[in-house]
Amino acid sequence: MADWDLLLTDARIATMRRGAADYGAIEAGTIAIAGGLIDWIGAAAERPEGRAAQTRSLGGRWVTPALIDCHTHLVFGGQRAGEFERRLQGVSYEAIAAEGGGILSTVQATRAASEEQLYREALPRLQALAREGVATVEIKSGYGLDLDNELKMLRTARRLGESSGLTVRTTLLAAHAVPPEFAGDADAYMDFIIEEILPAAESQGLADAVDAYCESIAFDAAQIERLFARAQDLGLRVKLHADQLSDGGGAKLAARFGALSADHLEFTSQDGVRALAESGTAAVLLPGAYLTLGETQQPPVGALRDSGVPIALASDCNPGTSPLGSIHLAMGLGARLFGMTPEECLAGVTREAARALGLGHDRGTLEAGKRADLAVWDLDHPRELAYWLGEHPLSELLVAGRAPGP
Ligand code: DI6
Ligand code: FE
Repeated sequence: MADWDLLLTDARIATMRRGAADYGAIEAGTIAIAGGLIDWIGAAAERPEGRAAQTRSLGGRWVTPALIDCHTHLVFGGQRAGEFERRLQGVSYEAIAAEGGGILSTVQATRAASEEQLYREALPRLQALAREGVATVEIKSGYGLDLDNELKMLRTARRLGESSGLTVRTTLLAAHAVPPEFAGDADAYMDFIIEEILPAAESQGLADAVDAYCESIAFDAAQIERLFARAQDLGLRVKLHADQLSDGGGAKLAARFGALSADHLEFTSQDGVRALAESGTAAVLLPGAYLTLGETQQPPVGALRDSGVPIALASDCNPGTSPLGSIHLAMGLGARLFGMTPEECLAGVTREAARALGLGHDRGTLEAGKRADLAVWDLDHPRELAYWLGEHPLSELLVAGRAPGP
């Protein structure tokens, strides 16, 4: 019997271990994989004795943790290029939302789409991420806004995970906007989420976490507190779209509930940053939405960094504010628009993204005991990942030690 299923030799490894300098790099490294996990990783010269069923040289290529896109809305019907044109002419996102467009126009298209159609339209988006080295993707609901359609979105996301062999984490975002049936009565819709949609999603095992949109055009802190309290009663972790368009105290609200992450954060105050640091909540920055909305207020990256808040980066892939299907471009934008270092950008789509999904214990860095989710690159150095725009020179993606598949 072999000790290992696969031995990868002659690798340059960016382990991305927390606290390690310089990408946690190991030159002339070896990775021994057994049962889908990393059994041993280190310099070739220090490898313990053992037999491998298969040994492969990576020819000196760089290996990083497989990438993680920890905030997407990649299941949706239709597209909103018409709205994009209007916004370029100066109409604001909030004004379009107030007219019943924006998120609600995607709700209409998503409700009209069959489950099969939603699946077929989302699959290429997921495959594009996999071609860039992504092995774990979070997908939110939030364009159904009624019981059947929210569950339909979550089932579609689950099916995408099963058929692709990637890990898909699903998040219930029924509190994304107030649907037409409850127009003008956000409290009544929140009651409906709490009494009907959330318990159904939980009992059917369709949601890994619960999210909400805390914003003047969506839900206020008091409404979201009721939702989060119920989610926690059901044993679900929470996350929050916080302080994207205004400072609504979202970061502090997320921190009060020990949220996995608070996302966007353009308008987060110093107090909000401090609260995140104290609760251990990750910040998820979304430069695709910042760019698309022509935002000028940057998230407080320096304060987050100085306070030790884990900073993740994600695509926020959605048809309204971030029609971005590339985690590589999100990294490139994180560096250019938010002043993150290339190393922070890579940590943001590996170690910190894992943390934002509550998966830090089993992925996001390359260490013994973690999943063998690896991306192998044709690059001279991992800093190039945030440098190239629109390039994704992936040589190979391994998911639990194997080529991904159902
Ligand atoms: N913030 C966003 O950027 C997306 N949702 C959210 O809460 C926008 C979604 C959309 O416009 O369709
Ligand atoms: Fe979002």
